[in-house]
Order: sequence, then C-alpha cells, then structure tokens
Amino acid sequence: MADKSLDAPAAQVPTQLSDYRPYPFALTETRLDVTLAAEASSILAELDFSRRAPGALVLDIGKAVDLRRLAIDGAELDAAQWRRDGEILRIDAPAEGSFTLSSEVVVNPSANTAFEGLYLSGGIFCTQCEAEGFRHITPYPDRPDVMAPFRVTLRADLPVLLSNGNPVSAGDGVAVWHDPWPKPAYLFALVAGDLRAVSGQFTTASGRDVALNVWVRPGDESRADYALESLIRSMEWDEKVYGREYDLDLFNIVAVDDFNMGAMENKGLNIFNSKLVLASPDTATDADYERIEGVIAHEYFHNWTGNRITCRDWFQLCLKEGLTVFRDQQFTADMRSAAVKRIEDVLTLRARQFREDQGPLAHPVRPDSYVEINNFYTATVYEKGAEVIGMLKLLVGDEGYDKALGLYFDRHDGDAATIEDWLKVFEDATGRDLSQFKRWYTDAGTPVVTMTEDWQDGHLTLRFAQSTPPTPGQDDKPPRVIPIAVGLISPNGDEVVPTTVLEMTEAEQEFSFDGLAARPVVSALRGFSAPVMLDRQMDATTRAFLLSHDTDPFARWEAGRQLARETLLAMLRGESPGAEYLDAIGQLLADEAADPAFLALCLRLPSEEEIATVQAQGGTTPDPDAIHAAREALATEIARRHEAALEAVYARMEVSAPYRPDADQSGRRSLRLAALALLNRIDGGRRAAALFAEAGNMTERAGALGLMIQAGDAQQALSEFHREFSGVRLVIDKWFMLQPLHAEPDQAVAVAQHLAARDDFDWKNPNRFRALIGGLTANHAGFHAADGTGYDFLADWLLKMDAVNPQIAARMSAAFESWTRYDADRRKHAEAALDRILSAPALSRNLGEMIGRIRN
Ligand code: 0A1
Ligand code: ZN
Repeated sequence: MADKSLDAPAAQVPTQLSDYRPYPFALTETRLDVTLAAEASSILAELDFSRRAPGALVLDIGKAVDLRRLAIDGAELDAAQWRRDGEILRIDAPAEGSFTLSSEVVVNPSANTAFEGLYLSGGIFCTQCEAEGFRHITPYPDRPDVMAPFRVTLRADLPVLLSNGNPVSAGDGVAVWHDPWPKPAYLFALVAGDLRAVSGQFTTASGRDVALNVWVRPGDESRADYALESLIRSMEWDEKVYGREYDLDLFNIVAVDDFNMGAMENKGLNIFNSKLVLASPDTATDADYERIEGVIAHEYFHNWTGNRITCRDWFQLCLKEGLTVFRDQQFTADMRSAAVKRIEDVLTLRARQFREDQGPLAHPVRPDSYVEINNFYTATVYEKGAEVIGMLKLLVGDEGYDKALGLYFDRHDGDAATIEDWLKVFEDATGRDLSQFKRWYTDAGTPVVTMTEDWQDGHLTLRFAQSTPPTPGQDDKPPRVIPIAVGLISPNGDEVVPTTVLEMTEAEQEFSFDGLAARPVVSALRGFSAPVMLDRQMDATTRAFLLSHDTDPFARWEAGRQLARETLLAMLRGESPGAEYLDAIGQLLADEAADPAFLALCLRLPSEEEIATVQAQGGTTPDPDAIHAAREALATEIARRHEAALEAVYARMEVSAPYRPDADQSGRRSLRLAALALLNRIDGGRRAAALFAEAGNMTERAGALGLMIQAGDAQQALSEFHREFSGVRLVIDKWFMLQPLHAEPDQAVAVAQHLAARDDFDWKNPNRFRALIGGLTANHAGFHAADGTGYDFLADWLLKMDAVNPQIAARMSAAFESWTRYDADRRKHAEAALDRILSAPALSRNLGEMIGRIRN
C-alpha cells in the first residue's frame, strides 16, 4: 500500500519566538570527513558536546539523509538509544560531562534539485546551509546559537577542494580545512570541482596578509576582475568606516550557476550566484555591475555583522540582515552618488516592502512566528530592517551611532545576539530610552503620516498625525517614534531653515517655526527620513517649485515623482496632463549642469504597479489596462512636447570613452536610455534599432532591445541576440526576461507560454525560471490579464516548481500578494488559481505557507 503521508501537504506548524530555549549542550568542536560522489556522498561527523543543562540531545536531520551509524565515545548506539521522528533525531546522551557523538550518513547531491544542503551545480559540488540546510548534510543542532570551530576533511578526485577557514593541508584528492572562529552550521560551506581562481591580495590595517580568490569555471576568468576589485574596495571601506578587519588568511568567493538567492556569507568561503560575480562590458549591464559591487560588499560585511556576531534564533534575522544592508547601502553611497543611491533604495523599498506591508504577507521586521523560515528572507526583514537602522542613526546622530556600533562589536563579538541586545548598546552608548522605538521591530505595517500647515504672522506651524493600518494578527498600532527631516525654502528659492529632524512620538503633534519673513515652502521627509507614507496636499505649482529649488536631492526627486503620480491619476480620471508637469520636464531636460543619473531618475515615470497601489490605497479599484494606457499616453505626450530637447540629451549623453561601469558613465548611459525610452514612443523604434546595431556594451544593447520589443518590431533583433549569446547563460536569461516584460499586455502571457515551451527554458535553474516568470509578473497589465490567464500560468509553474525546488516556488508566489485589490472578475480568477495550488497533493511547507497567507 502506498504511504499516504508521502503525498500529503507538509504540516503547517508554526515556530514561535516565545518558545526559544537555550540548547542544553555546548559544542566545542565539529569535525567532518566528507567523501564526495555525485550520487552517494558520505559524511562522517564527530561532535564534541559538553552538557550545560538537563534535557535531551536533540539534533535536526533532513528527510533524505540516509543515517548509517551513530556512536557515543566510540560505542555504537543500538536502536533503543535513539529515535528518528520526521526531521528530529533524539539521542540518549550522558547525564553530565563531555562526550563525542559520531555519525555516518550518505546523501545524494545529484538528486538535490532544491539546492539546499549539498548539491551539484554544473558539475561543481557546493552547499547552501542558511537557514536550515546543514541538517540535509549531517545530523546536527542546526540552530544559529550553537557555534563551534570546524575541522573539515574533503575527499574527491577533483582539482579544487574548499571549505571554511584556513587550509591545513592539501594534495592527492584530500584537503583539510580548519576554521578557528566558532560558527553556527548555517555558515558552513564546501565547494569541490574544476574551478579557476582570479586572485589578489590584501593587507589589513594591522598587517595580516590575506589571499583573495574569486573561483569561476574555466573560461570565465576574464569576467571575474570586477568582483575581485569590489572585494578589495569593501575590505578597505570596512576598515576605514567601521574599523573592522578581516580575520583569516584567506577569503574565497565561488560563483555557481544554480543558486536560490543572490549570495551567501559562509565564513571565508562566500558562495555566489554567478550572476552576481561574472561581468564584462559586452555581457553585463551597468546595473549588473552596481549590484555585483553591492552584493560582494554585503557578503563581505557579514563577516562582522552576521558571522562574528550572529543571531540567537531566526526571528533575529534582521539583526544581521538589516544592519548589513544598511552597511552595503552606505558603501555604495560612498563609492557612487549618495543622492542617486538613496533614491534607488527608496524606489525598491516602495515597490517591494510597502507592497508587502500593505497585503496579506505583512509581518514585523522581527516576526514572532513562522512556519518556514525561508519565507522570511523578505523586503521587510532586509530593506525595512535597514531603514530602521537609518532612523536610529538619525535620532542618535553620527557620533552616537559610531559609539553604539563600537560597543556592539566589543560587547557581542562571538555572541549569538538579539534585537534587545542591539537596542541596549544604543541605550547604553547614548543614554536614550528606545522602548518606543522598538515598535519599529515588533509592529508591522507602513505608517501614514499626514501633514498640514498653518501660517500666521511669521509663524509657521506644522501639524502631523500618524496612523498605521491593521496588518494580519495586529489590529492595534500605537504611535511610533518617527524622525521627520524638514527644511524651509523661501519663495525666491533660498533655504531659510536648513534640514532639521523633528521627532514625532505622539499620534498627533505640532512643531513651530518663528521669525520667518515670508511664508516658506516646506520640504518634508528629506532624505526619506522614515519609511512612512507622507500624505500632504500640495498644488502642482508648489511641487514644481520644489522640483526645481529643493536643496535636498531626495525631496527634489520626490516632488517630481508626486507630480508625475498626480498627473497619471488625473489622466485616469479622464483629465489631460497638466502644464506644470510637462513644463517641469522641459526644465529638467534643459539643465545641462545636473547630474545625469539624477535626471534619469526624474524622467522615469512611476510604474504601473505604483499607480495601482496608490489607487488601491485611495479606495479606487485599479484597472491595469487603463493604467497602462494612461502611462503610455503620458510618455507619448512628453515625447511629442519635448522631442528636440530629448534628442539633444540623447546626443549629448553619448559616451565615446572606453567602457567603464562607474557612476559617471553609467549615469550618462541611464539618462541617454531614459531619453530614448520617450523618443521610442514616437519614432516607431527607429533610434532603438540603430543603437542596438551599433552599441558595444550590454547596457545599451539590452536597453535598446527592450525598447524594440515595446515598439513591436524586435523579432530579428531577438534572433540575432540569441545567436550571438547562446553560450552565455546570464545573457540568455535577459533574453527570456525582456520579452514577457516588454510585451503588449494582451500578448504577454502568450509570449511567456511560447518561451516556456522552448528547449532552452531550463526551468530548474533558478535564474532562468525567475527571468521568464519574473518578467511576466513584472508586466503589470500583462500578468493581471482580465481573463485570468496570467494567474493560471503562474499557478501551473509554481506547482511544477514546488515539486523540484520549494524555495523558488514560494518566493515567486509573492506575485499573487496584491490580488484582492483588483476587480471582482480578476479576484475570481486569482482565487481559483490560489485554491488550485492549495488543494494540490504534496504541497511543500514553503509554498503551502505562502499561498495560505495570501489566500486568507
Ligand atoms: N544570508 C544571505 C542570503 C541567503 C539567505 C538564504 C539563503 O537560502 C535560503 C541563501 C542566501 C544574504 O543575506 O546575502
Ligand atoms: Zn545578508
């Protein structure tokens, strides 16, 4: 008889923060002896435990791990001394003292399509252990607060055998590694295969020589230099800005083609998605280069914020992720343009985190319950987690921040820490009470802050009110501390009050400014000083004034963005675009002194998704087709009105110097492409086709190709592009993404279906799957097709992927998260698709949790 449990959906049992209990044993050393073979790799583990408190010896063990032997201090355990129950292994352990637990298991890397634990990617053995992947390699206390030094022996007849820490010995198919820094299992890694290193060297401030390697497949060496340079810049920056030095003799980065996320900070052996390592001007865009630099920095910075100080439990994930994102944002701001970086970060936050916060998946930066931790690597934990640190820094000042961080590193080095520990160092370093501030960690939802002004006889009063809408499981939202940075600008454009941070702590609060000669224009939420929605009535003329006069670049850009939003909303009500916005665009185009990257951001229209969000918040049901049409119409109107100026910008921004991926050149290219995107509306794709034919870099070629698809004349270019890059996976991913993304909404699903049927739609590769499925779901009107075909297509693929790689299926399912905001017909289609997924047999815990939350 068939085992029914194998076909049943995974149990949805939540883990609660309040259930945390310390582990009753200390683990003083972990020794692994791994013999690698594609279908049967054997792992011998010796774990030196010493008892700290009463309690059972409980280890985690993955379902597919074939357990062959268990012994304590050399004596084999018989069946009565241990019990395996699901993913838990309970062992009778000595009541006191120290002992060594040995185990022997066999796992099958080639059958591991979920890419969690030990797996094969293009013939390379590699691992992914965060969050709970180590249990798929060996039975272990797989929790971040159990830390140990590791000694690892790798055996395989392969040229390169890597693990964490420093090499002890190597040769003849055996390599021994020792990592002296106690670490939790999620930071373990091994890599073995035919790899080539692009190498460098770094000497730390205290004189330690560190060998640096970026390992890639033979043939990819020429595309690894930028990653290596980025690593060196990151190491320098962390010493200079945070006083943090690297602590091993070696730092290895390995690029693999199959990887569920971006990259992983394993101690001394970072493993990367190849898309975040490999770059050459003809295969990677400026945006790719910027991301590579940022993610290399992010993973490197984890060495201190994540590895030396780790998390007590997975609820504290934001402790390492929020802080490390904040640090990588600071780094990129220093390497490139701070203003542009801030605007890009706000765009991402609003597109991803605000959307998450407004829907069924909303959760606090520090959640207090989860079913599957891998579902909580979210924009809220990462990006909002970083915003919370930015606010903290604003409130305590730069000096207070430096003091608090110094104390954090001193006090908690070697610890598995909590958000309470983190806040306490700020309290101790600055004397500030952060109990109200803590709500940013515990309460979900995006606060809405309304601002009104009152002007009387040289006296300006700003009145603020805050409220946060209910989120799943949290109805009541007490007021938070909100730092609101404001500046005042006189009617002639001079700044009369420079940036001042108002600290809002009440539900309603007012702040006054005296002695003003004339009524100023208020520039509010400068630098996006808090992750809130600012609701403020302002006429188009005042917004246009701020767009041309604000001294704060974020607030300047924001004024233009609001103007564009309001223009689109007016068009959706049947009005024609107002003169203020169109004139403001004319002024921007004429400003030859402005930073091109900044101008490019100002020229970019709000996305269709953004307009839908604004409408839904205002109580209007968004119509994806109408939004698409309005946005197209506005772009066309701008192009008609400013054709000559756009052409001038397009010509002026041409870069003739050899390609460099720096801020200066990439800014020029982004402005040039922004101008081209508008001109493309009225020239039938003529200029885009010319650029596609002549451009020598991927930024312009991919940009032009996208525009040609939009113009409806790209078949030949698409074939050419595919032919030229058929051997370069990462470029073919772009080819798969651009087509559904830029297709006409009524054709997008058909385009995606057609592409999905191709032989080279290697869907088990996460990058390829994300390219095609993500390209479609990012086409707002295409994915939300009125006939529900977009929803059906996604549901089909999620189900197919779930059986192979549940993490990827679960992550992509978030495309459904805003389904309730649309009209009744679309809701009906979405509901049917969600129910179809929910009723599928053998649904994973990952996808089951996601769809369950989305459906409710
Ligand atoms: N800690 C990594 C991201 C990461 C998280 C989970 C993974 O598998 C489930 C993989 C990578 C980072 O923040 O870069
Ligand atoms: Zn991270």
